[in-house]
Formats: sequence, C-alpha cells, structure tokens
Amino acid sequence: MKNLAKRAGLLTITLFLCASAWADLAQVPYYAQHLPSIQKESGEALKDALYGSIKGQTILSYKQARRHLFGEIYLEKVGNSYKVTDVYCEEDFTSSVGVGPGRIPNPNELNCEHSWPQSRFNGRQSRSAQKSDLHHLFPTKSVANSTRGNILFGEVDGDAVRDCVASKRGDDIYDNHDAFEPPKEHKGNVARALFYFSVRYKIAIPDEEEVHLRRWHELDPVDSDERSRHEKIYKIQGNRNPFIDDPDLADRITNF
Ligand SMILES: [Ca+2]
Repeated sequence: MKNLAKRAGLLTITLFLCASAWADLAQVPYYAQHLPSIQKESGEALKDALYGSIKGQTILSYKQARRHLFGEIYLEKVGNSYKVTDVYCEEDFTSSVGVGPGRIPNPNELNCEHSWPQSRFNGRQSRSAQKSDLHHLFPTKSVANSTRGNILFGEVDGDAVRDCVASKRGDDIYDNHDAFEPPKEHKGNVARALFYFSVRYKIAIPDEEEVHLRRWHELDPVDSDERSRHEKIYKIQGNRNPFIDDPDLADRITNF
C-alpha cells in the first residue's frame, strides 16, 4: 500500500514535469499579448500572429553574435579548460583553436553556420538582423560548413563529408537535387531553426526541403540541451522560437 502510494506520487510528479516541459504557449508569459490570435489562427494567419510575437529582437552585431555563440552558448567547461562541440561533425574544439569564454575561435577550424544561407536571405528585411540572429546560428567544423555551402537540407543517398563522418552530401532521396544531411541529433534543431527563420523574416522554405524538415522535427524532438540553448538566446536577444516552446505549432501551418 505504501509502495503504491509512493508510486502514484512519483507518477503525478512525472506527469507534472512532462506537462511543464511541454507547456504550450499559454504557459509562457512572453506570448501573452499575441496569445488570442496565436490560439485562434492557423496557416498564413498563424504565421502573421507568430511574426508579431517574435519580430522585436535586439539586433546584435555579427561580432557580438559570434562571441555569444562560441564563447557562451555552446561553451562547455571540462576540468580547467573549455570546449565547443560542432553540430555537423560532432567533434570537440578546444583552446588550441582559440575556444574560450567570450572568444571567437580560428574560423579556418571552427566557424559560424548560417542554417538559412546568407545567399538566400530576404532582401526586403534587415540583412544584419538575419546575419546575427542566434536562433539559426550554430558552431560547425569549417570544412563541413564549406561543404554544405548554400545547398538545401535533406536525406541523401551520398557520401560522408571529407574529414567528417557524421554528415553526408549527395543526391536527395526524393528528387535527386544536391543536398546536405546533418547528424540525427541536429536534424530537429535545424528544422525548428528554419521554421523560425521562415516566419521571422517572411521567406518561404522550398517544398523539397520542407518535406524533410517536417520529418526531422518529429524524429528529433526538443530535448533539454536545445531548451537550455533557447533560454540563453532569449536572454541575449530577447525573442523566442515558438516551435521550440510548442512543437505542435508546425502542424497548424500547412506551408512554410
Ligand atoms: Ca536534437
């Protein structure tokens, strides 16, 4: 009986923790002003409502953004030293390439990936806002960053990137265009980053990329690392990614 009561208590706590970890936007005060329209709308009108809630970020300089990215958000302390793990090759970079608090490492080794490539930015929106928006920036091994270039993301029938076993480049499995496939752990993160970018800067995700991103969003759900990175970005630039706060929102948008 005692055990049963204890188990029931644990179950209640677990359910409560799950519920709070997956709180919808109503539980996040940040969205309060736009909540009625976010809850009511879907499709294009929902995108507009979300845009209204996320458009007002503090615009950083690109240098500030990189200092935060490498020297804070992704920086991990290991004993007396520091490391940053890149998201494409899953390799660790240390002080030997300039990793440390507030530091920008050697860009020939580790550099800043614009998940939404700069060559495809929206020309009618602030270029510096798009370039330094931390929600779509990630640390990547430079050789993999160059290999990805500005091609679309997708599942590929192709080879591992040179000097990088975790990512692949090759023919998209559905329609043969050249595409880049990051490691499993990054797939959901990049999907949510691009959903955010599409809504924030009013720019369409190509259909042949969106089909993969929607699958990746399901296959690699939000975890504690992504949530913790998201909170750090919110503190720095003052806006949030609604698709991390409420992953179900993507289902209410038919076309990014
Ligand atoms: Ca992930």
